[in-house]
Amino acid sequence: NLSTLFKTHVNEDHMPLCPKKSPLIGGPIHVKFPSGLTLAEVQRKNPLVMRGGRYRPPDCEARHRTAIIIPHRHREHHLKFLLYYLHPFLQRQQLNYRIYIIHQAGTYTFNRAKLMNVGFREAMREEDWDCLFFHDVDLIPEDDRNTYVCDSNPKHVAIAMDKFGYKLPYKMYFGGVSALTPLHYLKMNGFPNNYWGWGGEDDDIGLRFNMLAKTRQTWKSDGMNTAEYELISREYMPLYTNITVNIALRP
Ligand code: NGS
Repeated sequence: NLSTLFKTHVNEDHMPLCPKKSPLIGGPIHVKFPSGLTLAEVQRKNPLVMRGGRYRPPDCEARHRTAIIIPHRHREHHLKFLLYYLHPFLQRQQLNYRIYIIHQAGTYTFNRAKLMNVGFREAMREEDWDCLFFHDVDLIPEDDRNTYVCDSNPKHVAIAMDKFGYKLPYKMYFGGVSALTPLHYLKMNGFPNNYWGWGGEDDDIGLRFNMLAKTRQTWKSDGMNTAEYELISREYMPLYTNITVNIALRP
């Protein structure tokens, strides 16, 4: 029973529901990287974003509640540009959203998938999200007609990236950005914790949806059920919630 695990959402303000298709959608943009951009400038351009990188449409009740989970360490430059584009993008889509940065403390090898497990738990602890976007820090969405909402099936979102000529690099590619409901996530036991360093974890996640997973049983014993970490801090920054964790625990 999910409602005993997670908070349940109530519409307290009794605002009308937002339209099914947001009137603010603008279509493709041309991504540029303005020099000298600061987080203060991003903040100034997004006056309706609340502390912790939280937003709700001011005049209607959002139809979707999406948490953006971004694994992070030492990529401040990427993060700044992502926030610059992502906040206005999500607001044009009239979503109820929050941006979570999951920051790996220490110098031990980076572990993207385990940080996403942390992000899931810490985000769901806070609010009743109906969709989680697991998002690389160095990818910027170019077209707001691609709404950051979940579908009935797990969704691979980063299917057309400039560096791959706007094509999939290979058929089973599941990296970059993906969208899962809490139920999808629980069903697949989250993500693997044992991929330290670059590569492979997204392929493992992809296989969790596939028949092949039946022959590879590791997903049952390596996932959200075994993700151990030590929460170091939770900071409500102006443009995001910063969750710092130690995931490289000694046995
Ligand atoms: C595969 C990796 C994936 C990675 C993809 C694209 O080879 O994790 O390349 O990489 N799989 C393994 O290492 C088993 S990229 O071109 O974005 O650097 O996502």
